[in-house]
Amino acid sequence: MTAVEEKFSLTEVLSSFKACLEKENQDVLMDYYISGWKGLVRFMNSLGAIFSFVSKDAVSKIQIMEAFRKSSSGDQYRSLQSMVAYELKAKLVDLNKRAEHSNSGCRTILRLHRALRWLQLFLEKLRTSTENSKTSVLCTEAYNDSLANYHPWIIRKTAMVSFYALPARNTFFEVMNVGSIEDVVTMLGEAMPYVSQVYDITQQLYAQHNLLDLP
Ligand code: 1PZ
Repeated sequence: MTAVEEKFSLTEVLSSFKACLEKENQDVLMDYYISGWKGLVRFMNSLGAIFSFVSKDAVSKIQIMEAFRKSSSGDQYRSLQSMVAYELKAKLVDLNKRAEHSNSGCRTILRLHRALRWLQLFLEKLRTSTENSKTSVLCTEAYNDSLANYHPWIIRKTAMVSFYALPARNTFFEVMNVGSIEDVVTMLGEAMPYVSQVYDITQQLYAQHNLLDLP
């Protein structure tokens, strides 16, 4: 194991979502949002190659957002709030059908935002699970209550099959690299409210601007 890999723990990943929230006005800061997602992808990759079809999609969405951030209009993408205001004002969002702005920041973040709901449900189930709980069942339930509603049949099918390859509960807790099971439960109890806050603020922002169904 290299030094970098050794340092990796889910605690750090989730702390990005805490860092996301700007103190004064509750803006969701893009750079931390992106770095949270990068950490989640790393974590997912450590679970095995079977999830590469998921991480490839997440990575491509992260790259779209990084490119916006590095572009000449990068400052407009400082927060999710500034992105929404800028893209809507400049008419950079395809509202009904994907056309010339097929990869807007707004529609790209919406996909990650929906996936964050899955993460929230799944980690909450894991936190409150018992020794006999099956990660594949917890994951399937979380998926059916969130992302599945937006995925076509073929992706749902592929996702469901891949869930059977999830490591058992104990191994899952170990891969998080946080400490004992009790430590993981404590850490999740502390960190998840921040993830929920980021989720809720984003949800409200998108609802307010009628962006929750972007194609
Ligand atoms: C821990 C085990 C990982 C389980 C992951 C559970 C989520 C399964 C999601 C399957 C998504 C598969 C691939 C691509 C889907 C895309 O079509 C959609 C819509 O994007 P569009 O086609 O409109 O551009 N993409 C998404 O819904 C975003 C999916 C991101 C998933 C990230 C999961 C994060 C995992 C963190 C692990 C701790």
